Amino acid sequence: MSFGPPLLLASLNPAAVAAGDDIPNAVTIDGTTLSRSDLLGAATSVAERVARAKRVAVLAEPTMSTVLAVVGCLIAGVTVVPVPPDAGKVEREHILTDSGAQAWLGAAPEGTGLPAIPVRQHARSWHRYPEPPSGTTAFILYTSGTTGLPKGVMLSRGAIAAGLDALADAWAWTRKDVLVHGLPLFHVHGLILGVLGPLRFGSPVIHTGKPTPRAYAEANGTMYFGVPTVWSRIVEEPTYATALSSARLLVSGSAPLPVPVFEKLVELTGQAPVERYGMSETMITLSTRADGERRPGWVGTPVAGVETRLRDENDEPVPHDGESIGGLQVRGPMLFDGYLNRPDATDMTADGWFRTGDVAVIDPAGFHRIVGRESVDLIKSGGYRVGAGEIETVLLGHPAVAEVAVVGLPDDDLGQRITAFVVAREESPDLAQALIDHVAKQLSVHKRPREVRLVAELPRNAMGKVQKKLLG
Ligand code: MLC
Ligand code: AMP
Repeated sequence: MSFGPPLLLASLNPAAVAAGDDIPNAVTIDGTTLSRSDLLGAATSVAERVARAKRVAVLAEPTMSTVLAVVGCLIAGVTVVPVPPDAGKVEREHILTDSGAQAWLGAAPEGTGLPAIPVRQHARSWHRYPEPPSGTTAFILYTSGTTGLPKGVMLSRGAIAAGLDALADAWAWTRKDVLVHGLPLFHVHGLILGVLGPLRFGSPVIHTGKPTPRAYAEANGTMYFGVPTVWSRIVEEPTYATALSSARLLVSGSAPLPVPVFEKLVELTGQAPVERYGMSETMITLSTRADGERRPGWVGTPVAGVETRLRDENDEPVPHDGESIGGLQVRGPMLFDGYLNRPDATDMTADGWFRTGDVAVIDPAGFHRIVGRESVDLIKSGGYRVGAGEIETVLLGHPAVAEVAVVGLPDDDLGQRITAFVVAREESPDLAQALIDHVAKQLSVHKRPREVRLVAELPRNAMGKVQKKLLG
């Protein structure tokens, strides 16, 4: 049977659904399960309501309404701007203004100036939409840089399809899998890999709300996604960790997986996790393979269609000898189309490679180890990318703050702990908590410093620049 041109959400193929080939548990989230046919009917009804818009904002709570909003937009060819549900005023306004979103689709936060288009879970439509061109921007994902407010990463349908297919190849991901995760739905990991992957390949997905060890253990999946913080919490609970022994693949990514956590997972589950590396701008470019070596501390080889190289500070090639460290550059069909409104900020080389900002080592067999980031001003905390500059700007807007420097200090649970060193104009016993709450309210809860240290002065060099490497 021919289903026409390849569809981004291949498993939601209307012809297959009409032929009666259903998947009863296509998506489970927030206590609700929809079959493939119900999902298609409800999402097509969303598509009908939104089809005339160009770009809409979706408050990316982990709910079926979010899934239907995203799928409805993809059916209609409307660009989705996922907004973190814990975003505060400054961050949310920035995302809405910068993206030019015309409306909220589904839930809308209080006090918003934009109209809201409802998502009706029980509505159904069987209208058929043509597949939008593969160059259409599917998502604008906001992600932090070292300075300023987050930038909008434009990801096309074609990039997403290529990125997902490369993972299906690396992980032998098929409709026989049941994917389990509880990651946020406003980033590549939870939304694109974790929701669109299953809808492309027809593997049921169970979203656990939060990625807790217990929820993972009880979900009974074949494939699990987690950021390293999730895996380190799981190995702290051996009973739950052991329950994952029957899974086919435990996948870690978004931040470095500590070697002791890798080893503990092997001990408790009998299997080594698959590690993969990616970015909002590139999707996943490196991974260990379901059928290949899994080496603690290493993120594997380029996935299908990807090439990598290392460059030194003078842009000269660095050998792939397993020891020499260089700036990692990547190219491949899953790369983004630039930052919205910021063509100047896209860090591409003249010959078309993307500078990741990560430093890495490549061994002669093509295995990659991520050594760290070039800038101390990009922090990864709990798998979230957070810019020191955006937090510093918000803290400087607080009347009690004279000077501030934000760094990511090593943290066993979060990888890096966002820590603000503050020279205060006036000190009070509750100042530290007030500053943490200030960031949580203005930017987002997950960007709040976990620690504020009040200091008399910041270490500066002769030019007056703060020496962040001396803070800690
Ligand atoms: C605490 N809370 C506050 C607060 N202090 N709320 C407001 N103001 C304050 N001052 C409350 C919140 O309400 C919330 O409650 C809870 O604290 C959140 O706690 P947390 O400590 O911030 O988070 P935690 O639950 O510990 O989360 C850890 C985590 C999370 C691992 C679950 O960091 C996570 O989901 N990370 C995933 C990030 C991710 O997906 N990254 C992928 C990027 S894509 P409540 O009740 O609401 O919980 C990418 C590409 C690639 O990187 O390679 O994948
Ligand atoms: P984000 O834009 O949130 O996707 O963050 C991308 C960054 O996360 C990369 O530039 C890396 O610094 C980091 N990252 C993602 N996956 C890994 C990994 N497996 N190991 C180390 N760092 C990673």
